[in-house]
Amino acid sequence: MIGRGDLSVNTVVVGPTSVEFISGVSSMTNTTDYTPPKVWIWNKANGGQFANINRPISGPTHEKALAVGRHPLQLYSLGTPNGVKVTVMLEELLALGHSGAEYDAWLINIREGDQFGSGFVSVNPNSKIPALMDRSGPTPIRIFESGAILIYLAEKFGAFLPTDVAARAECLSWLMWQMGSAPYLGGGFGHFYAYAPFKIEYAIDRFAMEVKRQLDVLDRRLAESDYLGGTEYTIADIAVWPWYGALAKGLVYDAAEFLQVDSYKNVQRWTDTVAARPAVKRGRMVNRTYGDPASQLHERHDASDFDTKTQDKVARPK
Ligand SMILES: N[C@@H](CCC(=O)N[C@@H](CS)C(=O)NCC(=O)O)C(=O)O
Repeated sequence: MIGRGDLSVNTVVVGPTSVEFISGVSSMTNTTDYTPPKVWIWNKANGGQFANINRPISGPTHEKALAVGRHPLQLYSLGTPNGVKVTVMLEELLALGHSGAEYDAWLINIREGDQFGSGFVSVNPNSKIPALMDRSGPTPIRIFESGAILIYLAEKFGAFLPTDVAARAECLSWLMWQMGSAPYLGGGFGHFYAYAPFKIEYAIDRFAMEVKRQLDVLDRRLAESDYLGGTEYTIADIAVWPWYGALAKGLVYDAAEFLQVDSYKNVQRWTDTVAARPAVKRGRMVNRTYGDPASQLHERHDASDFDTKTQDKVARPK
């Protein structure tokens, strides 16, 4: 058993026998007899959740045009943390009175491979939600990567991104922190703790340590200011909350006890403050396909949809 905090991140544990060779720290029993071949080969049946949508190549797998609604902004997304960032931002802009932020939110079912349709790939060549088309001008503009979408919308509407140079730098720093950090939480910790076909102590230890370090980074920042960027609520909070707020409330990966998330008191306080905003409550419902049917608005084409089109109200086909 390796003491947590001792293991060098550069240590590679492979080979057929138990491992004693770990940069100067205690040894652990190897959990795999896998030796990488000279050339990696795509094994489609590698198991684990999402194995059916993972591919080592990009580009479309099939022809499928995207639907286009009546609003200036067309969002193609799903209610995952990355998707929620954008729907919260759009609802916040609408709450401020920016009618130009009216949007149609279309559902992209990533488990069914919708992200590999030709229309979606033309909006995001990286085949991941969220993707946005701004059709308000003479030439449609595509924006992909949730951080880029938040900056685009903040600049377009002059909101949630401070204009003061120092405050703007702080806001963008935390936004980029989120974009760089969340893959360790989702693709690293979440994958190995919750989704991998078997538990690997080395991987779970490595990523649990990193996620706890990230929570501590946030907790210390939120001990010194109300919001991540400073005194104002900004796109930095909008980006971080769907990931680390959800983690802090035990809503992702069922890891609240394992990571002792209650101990991050400032993260808890900030999470509750952000969650209480009406626009956040609406934004997290859009494109959501799990949980209480009353919290799921699969597609959003009008503000009234929140009252009339949630899954508990949509008539089920007989
Ligand atoms: N860095 C991207 C990450 C987007 C992302 O990973 N999206 C996931 C859902 S949260 C996705 O679409 N996965 C589909 C796939 O990997 O095929 C962003 O922030 O927009």
